[in-house]
Order: sequence, then structure tokens, then C-alpha cells
Amino acid sequence: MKVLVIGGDGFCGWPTSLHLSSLGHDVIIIDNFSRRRIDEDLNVQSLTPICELSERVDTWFELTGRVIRFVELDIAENYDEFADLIKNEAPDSVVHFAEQRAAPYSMKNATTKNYTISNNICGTHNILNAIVESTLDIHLVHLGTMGVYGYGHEEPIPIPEGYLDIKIDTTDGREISDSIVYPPNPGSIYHMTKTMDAQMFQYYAKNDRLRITDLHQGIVWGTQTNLTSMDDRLINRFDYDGDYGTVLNRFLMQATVGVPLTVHGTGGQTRAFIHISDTCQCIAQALSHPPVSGARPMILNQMAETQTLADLAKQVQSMTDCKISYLPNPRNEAERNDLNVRNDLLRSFGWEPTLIKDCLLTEITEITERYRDRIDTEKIPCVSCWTERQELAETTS
Ligand code: NAD
Ligand code: USQ
Repeated sequence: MKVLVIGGDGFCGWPTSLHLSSLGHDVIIIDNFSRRRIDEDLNVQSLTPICELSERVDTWFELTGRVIRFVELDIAENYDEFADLIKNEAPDSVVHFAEQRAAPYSMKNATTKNYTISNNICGTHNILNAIVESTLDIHLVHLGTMGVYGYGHEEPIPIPEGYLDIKIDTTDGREISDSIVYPPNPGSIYHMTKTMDAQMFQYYAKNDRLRITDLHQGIVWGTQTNLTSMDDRLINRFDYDGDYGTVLNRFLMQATVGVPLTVHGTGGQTRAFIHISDTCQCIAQALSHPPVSGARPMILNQMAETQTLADLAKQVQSMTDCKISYLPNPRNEAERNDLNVRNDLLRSFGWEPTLIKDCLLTEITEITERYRDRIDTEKIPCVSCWTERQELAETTS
């Protein structure tokens, strides 16, 4: 099938583009390279030296004979150009990665809050609008987040795949059953944009009968896949800085370079995790199993396992003998929560999750050792705060 991968130069988008191309799909990447510019603005860089997208796709062609085309375009700012591209290319599917995805960056200041809202909401709406305007039957696969469910429960309540079965008492004394979107409970401006995306998906599936799959993805860890490892010029991004670095990759990098692991608060927070190779596989599965036109959006929980941060830190410590720092939490989040997530649908498509305990350190240690000269330890502290309490930023810097 012909697939537009929007945001295909990013951490999840690049390996997914290669995976889809290797499966024989005709892949076209759209990206505005905003992420590379944010790195420059923050004065940070990927731990791994990533090539320009033109060199990446040329290398892929040189190694495999497969063509990945790309278009530089801001989908949030250039509706007409984007809508023309959709009409002219007539893709079977669109995979949408193109959002500002860091919660700490979204909470940094008024400018980054505004940017996150306008980029993510306008971008998603432009895609939906352009698909409707094209009159084509295009399946949209969106990367959402586990964070739309929130992390407020201490009880072991199962998190369903997007929809909650409920009973309601009618005014004439009967009890009826219904299934509603799980109540959203975002924990940052970034996560809030994902809940707003989800609302737009409900509307467009109902009003315009668009076929939409929303993947509620957990925290992605790892860097390389078997395809990005084929050549150094295909290497994937690895963020370790306090805004874009995610927790497990940061812990593994910190352990390798001898910096104490930065656990926020008690580490009682439970989060969902998935390896980058599994991200690629799940997206391919989602593309192969679209909902029918007229159905509500299909919601899949794209996560392999849940862990508390304290347990993760201890696992890393047991393998490396590193130190652990329990720091004041710059975020406004529950100190502890339970997270009991159903992922039956993706598993029913044949996906076998990769678990952290089976392959924890090897890949990341090799990558971190190899590029340790590129690490700037001053960029490790998380200094973007959820409140104006400046003293937190000062303690953690
Ligand atoms: P990333 O920042 O590495 O990649 C996003 C890509 O989209 C970048 O290349 C960026 O330049 C591009 N982009 C952003 N806005 C754009 C626009 N308006 N027009 C065109 N291109 C634009 O992020 P990622 O880690 O690859 O995440 C991809 C998606 O997956 C995001 O939507 C994110 O919310 C979701 N997700 C990521 C994780 C994770 O742990 N990384 C977990 C769950 C969900
Ligand atoms: N944390 C630490 N120490 C650190 C960094 C983070 O304890 O050094 C904690 C945070 O306080 C939080 C948890 O680890 O409790 C997760 O933080 P994170 O930065 O790894 O992940 P998060 O902000 O949730 O965002 C990431 C991606 C985002 C995606 C989300 C999936 O950046 O794009 O949507 O994971 S999920 O968390 O399932 O919603």
C-alpha cells in the first residue's frame, strides 16, 4: 500500500518508515524538521549522530534498492499544500507522528505551551480536513499516548482499549448499558493535546465516516531496530536531555556514564513501556487491520508492560551498580499509581511484546559507550517545572 508517514524523520517515525518500506509498502515521509530545530534552540543533540533525511533515504536506497520519497512540509501551517499533496498522492493510509511530543517541553513556558497546542491541534485537524476534502477512503493511524487515561488510580482498575462499558439509570427506572470513551485525564499540556486529538477523531469518524486508528502508546525505549542498525547513516535518534529524554533511556544512559539515576519523587509512579522495534511492528499491524467506514475510532493500547520507576531504577542498578537519586519531582503527578492495561487487540493481531528484562542493557550500553563523548551532563537535569515553584528547578539543576 502507499503510506504517508508524517513526522517520519523522528525517533519513532524513521524506524517505522524503514520497517514499512522493508515490508514492500510505498513510503513517503513528510516532515518539517521542527524537532531538529528544537534541539538547536535547546542547545542539545541526539546522543547518536543522526544524518540528514536526504542522506538517510539515499543510504536506504543504496542498501536495499527501495525508494522512500520525502517532502519538507509543515502540516500545521500549510493546509493547502498538504491537501494538494493528499489529493495528488492518493495514499491508502496516513501514519501521523507529527506532534510536539515532550511533556516537559510543553510545560516549559508560555511560548512552548502555545506552540504545542497550535502545532498538535492544527496539524491533526489539517490531516482530518484534508482527508475529507480529498474524498478518498484513507485510513489514518495516529500515535496517541497512554497518558490520555491519566495516572490517578491507586486501585488495580483495568484500563480498557479506549472505551469503558458503563451502566446508566434511565429516567423511567430502567438500567441500560453503553460504551463511552474512557474519561480523559491528561497530566500535561502535551498529553492534553492527545485527548483533544481523540475528540476530533470521534467527530470525524461519526460525521465523515473516516477510518481512524488511535494507538495509545506507552513510553518508547531503545534506539535501534534491525534496519536502522544496517548502516551508521541509518542510525536512529536517542534523546537524553531533561526535556526530550524519556525515563528508561535516560536511566540506561546515566548508568553507563556514571551519573546517579534521576528518579522523580519516590519512584512509585507506574508507567507503560514498549521497545522501538515493537512500535514499528504494531504500526504495521494497525495498518493491516483498519476499522470499517462508519465505525467509531479503533483504539489500541500499544504497550508491552508496566513498571514502577523505582523498580526500573533498581533493575538498572542491579546490573550496573550505579547510584540512585530520589529528586524533588518537577512534575505535578501522583506519587504512586496502579496501571493495569489491556492490550488484547494488538496481541490478537499476532504481536509478541519484547520485555525489558529480556534485553535491557546490551543495545543501549553499546550505543552509550560508543557515543559517550557526545553527552553533555549539564543537559541531564529535568528543569522544566509543572508549577511556577522555581526552587524545584534550582534543586534539580
Ligand atoms: P519526535 O519528536 O522524535 O518526532 C516527531 C517528528 O514530527 C519530528 O521529526 C518533527 O520534526 C515532526 N513534526 C512535528 N510537527 C510537525 C509538523 N507540524 N509538520 C511536519 N512535521 C512535524 O517524536 P517521537 O518520539 O518520534 O514521537 C512520535 C509520535 O509518537 C508523537 O506523536 C508522540 O506523541 C508519540 N509517542 C511517542 C512516545 C515516545 O516515547 N517517544 C510514546 C508514546 C507516543
Ligand atoms: N521521570 C523520572 N526521571 C527522569 C525522567 C522522567 O523519574 O529522569 C519520570 C516522570 O516524572 C514520569 C515518568 O518518569 O513520571 C515518565 O516520564 P517520561 O519523560 O519518560 O515520559 P512522558 O513524559 O510520560 O512522555 C513520554 C513521551 C511522550 C509519550 C509518553 C507515553 O515523551 O511522547 O506520549 O511517554 S505515556 O507516558 O505512556 O503517556
